[in-house]
Amino acid sequence: MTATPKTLEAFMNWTRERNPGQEEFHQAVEEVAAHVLPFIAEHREYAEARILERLTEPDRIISFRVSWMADDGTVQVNRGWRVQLSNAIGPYKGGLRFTPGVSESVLKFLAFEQAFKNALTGLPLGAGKGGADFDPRGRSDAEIMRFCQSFMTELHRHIGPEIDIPAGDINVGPREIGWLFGAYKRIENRFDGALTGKGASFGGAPLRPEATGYGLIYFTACALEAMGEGMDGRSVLISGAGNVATHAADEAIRQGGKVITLSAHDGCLHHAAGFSHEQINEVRSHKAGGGHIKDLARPFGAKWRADAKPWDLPGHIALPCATQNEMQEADAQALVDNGVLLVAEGANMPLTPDAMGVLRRARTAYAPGKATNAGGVAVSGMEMSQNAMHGPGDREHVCRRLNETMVAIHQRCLEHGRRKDNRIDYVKGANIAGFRKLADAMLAYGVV
Ligand code: 2IT
Repeated sequence: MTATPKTLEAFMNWTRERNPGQEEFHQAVEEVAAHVLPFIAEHREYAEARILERLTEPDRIISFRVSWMADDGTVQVNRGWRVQLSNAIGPYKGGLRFTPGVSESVLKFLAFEQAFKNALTGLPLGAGKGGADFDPRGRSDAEIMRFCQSFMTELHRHIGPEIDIPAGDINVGPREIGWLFGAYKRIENRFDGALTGKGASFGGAPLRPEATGYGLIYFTACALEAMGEGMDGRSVLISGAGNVATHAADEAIRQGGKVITLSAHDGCLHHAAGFSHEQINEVRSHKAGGGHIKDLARPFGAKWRADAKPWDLPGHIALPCATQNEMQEADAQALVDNGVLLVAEGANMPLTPDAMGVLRRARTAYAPGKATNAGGVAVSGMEMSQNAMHGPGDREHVCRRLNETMVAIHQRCLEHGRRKDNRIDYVKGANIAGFRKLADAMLAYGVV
């Protein structure tokens, strides 16, 4: 091959051959390539420099053993990774997740998505992702702390404020970032901004925990406005009950929405009257204490729907905030049948390609995670600036910039995503805007 092929089939054959068995990665690449290939075909310089092929080959992947001792004295062995995908527009940046489902394929898909997301924020942030196949469920605090410390005994040599700046993701919250940063600081004997999502007392940016969920709702407000709609009085279906889901719920309620669901992997909490801020706070503290959200059905006057998802319930706005591929074809069909106005992603790649197809055919407004959930990494970028300046954080400043960032991302989606019938193709808009920024930097560097 001498230049990027024009057809999706040829490009995906090449990708699949090079990355056998990595289905999540194929899925993320295919979604981007479908929009970017026609754009590349109109710009020979991108095709000849083979920018898209270079973006699908990470700069490097670090894989390492994490040994640690459980409370019962048994020795445990896990695998950790850091995928450093691209530092074309800034140091590698992206979260760490600890779940048994983590694999090289999952982390490559997440790092690839992160490249486009970070480009869309307008900040100088490259792309990375990492984590481990470690399941913290049922583990004591002491075990999770020892795991974090062992994980960092390897990771520390690969990160730094100008190199690679990890943050949290699934099962890696402020508590784990504290343990990871404590280990980093001790091993390196330096205090710097090598991690974001830190606690407020040691360099964390104000609003970082809330940023992804709040940002999702700021973007949702822009998308609704573009349709001549608004959040006020609308029913909102949210999946998940973690950091993104609960903060999205809070902001949706603040904007007048009625949030009627949250969910876990084994069912859905349905609160027809709508959750209050106090109840969302209780969800957070109940989970932090190791509890399950189903225990809250009775005290809230809500219903626990075992093994169900939120998507078959009538709602105007659907916000999948749990994990990849959580919304499938039948789920999307149920939403469409119930007249959903907008689907906006809080999680990374929560819709399967078939679910996206249902929304496309029904002409339902749909906004992808790389645009809608970028508020988290954007505030991480602000934390990096705050740390580099050795200054304190300013809550009002961060809050205003988060809102401005989400409005700007929505605008960037419009530049390449407006259709002839005036509806907006957010997936196309986000993919092309992100690609252009990365591609122009890569062209400037020559062949490296
Ligand atoms: O998916 C994501 O954007 C994140 N987990 C946040 C990454 C970050 O570096 O704040």
